[in-house]
Amino acid sequence: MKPSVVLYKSLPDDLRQRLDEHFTVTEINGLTAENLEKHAEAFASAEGILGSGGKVDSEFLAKAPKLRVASTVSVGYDNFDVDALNQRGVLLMHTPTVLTETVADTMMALVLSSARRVVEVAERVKAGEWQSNIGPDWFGIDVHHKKLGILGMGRIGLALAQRAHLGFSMPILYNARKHHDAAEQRFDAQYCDLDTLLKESDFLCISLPLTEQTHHLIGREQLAKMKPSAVLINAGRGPVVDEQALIEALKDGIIHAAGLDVFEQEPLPADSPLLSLPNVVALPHIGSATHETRYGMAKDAVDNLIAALTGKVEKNCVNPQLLK
Ligand code: 8YV
Repeated sequence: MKPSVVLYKSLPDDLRQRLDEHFTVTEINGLTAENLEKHAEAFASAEGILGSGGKVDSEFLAKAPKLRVASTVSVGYDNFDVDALNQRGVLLMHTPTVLTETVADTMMALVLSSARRVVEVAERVKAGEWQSNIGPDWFGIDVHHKKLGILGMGRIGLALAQRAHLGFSMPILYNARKHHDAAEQRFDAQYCDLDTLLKESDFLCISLPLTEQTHHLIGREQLAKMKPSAVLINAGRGPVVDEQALIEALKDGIIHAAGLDVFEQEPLPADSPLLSLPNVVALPHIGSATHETRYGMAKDAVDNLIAALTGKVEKNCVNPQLLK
C-alpha cells in the first residue's frame, strides 16, 4: 500500500503526478487551524507532509501520530519545532541549494534599487513628474566600490559576495559563526566582528536564518552603530531585525535607507509605517520567486519526500542524525 501524505501547497501538474505515483495524496489549501480540524482524518494517517508555511510543532505532531517525514518547499525552517520533530523521530527535509542564485539576485536588486531609488523615481516618472532635466532631488548614491557587509555567510551570502565583488568592485566584509574560506579566497571577503560590520558597511546585507539567537539581533543599539549613509538590506527573515527600531532609525536619519524582502509580519500590513517612508523599498518576500526557481524548489521537495519515505536520504535533511 502506498504511504499517505498531505500536500498543503499546490504543485505543477507533472510534479503532482510524480507524487501520486508514489503516495496516496490528500491536497489541502495550507496548514491552517481550520484545515487541521477539517482534514483530521488525513493527518491522522499521514506518513508525510509537503508544503510551505504553517506551524509544525508538538501540537501539530499530536494530530499526526504516524508522521515520519516533513518536506518543506523552502530553505528556511523556522516554522518547524525541530526539537519536537527530533523527539518524535520525524525527518525534516528542505531545499537549501536550488534557490541560492535567485535569492542573491534579489538581494542585489534591493541593493541597487535602494541606492539608486529605482522604485521611487520610476513612480515619479509614471506620475508625470519628469518635466525637465532631473536635479539632485532625483539622485541616488553609488553602489560600485562601496563596502558591502554580509551578516551570515552561507550559500546565499557567498553568491551575493560574488556578485558584489566581481560585478561591482565592492570590498566585502562579513560576520558569521565561522570563517568562510571560499569567500575569503575567491572574493577577498574580510571576516570581522558584528560591531565592525555595523560600523564599516555601506550596505549591510542580512542573510541569516531565524533562530532564538538571531531574533532581533539588529535592534536600536546596533542600528545606532551604522553609518548615517548606510543602507540595510534584509532578505533572510523579518524578525532578525527589530522592525520598530528600524522604522525609527529610518525616520530619524540614523541610517539612510532600507531594502526589505521580509518583515516581522507577512503579508506586511497595509498600515505599516514602512510603506510611507520614501527611503524604503519593500518587496513581498520574492527572494526565490521566479518560475524556474519555484519549480526547482517544488521538484526538490517532491524528490526529498520520495527519498525519505521510500528510498534513501542522501541530502537536504535538516536532522540527519535521525538516519543513524
Ligand atoms: C520562500 C523562503 O518564499 O526558502 C525560504 O526559506 O523564504 C522562500 O524561498 C517560501 O518559503 C515559500 O516557499
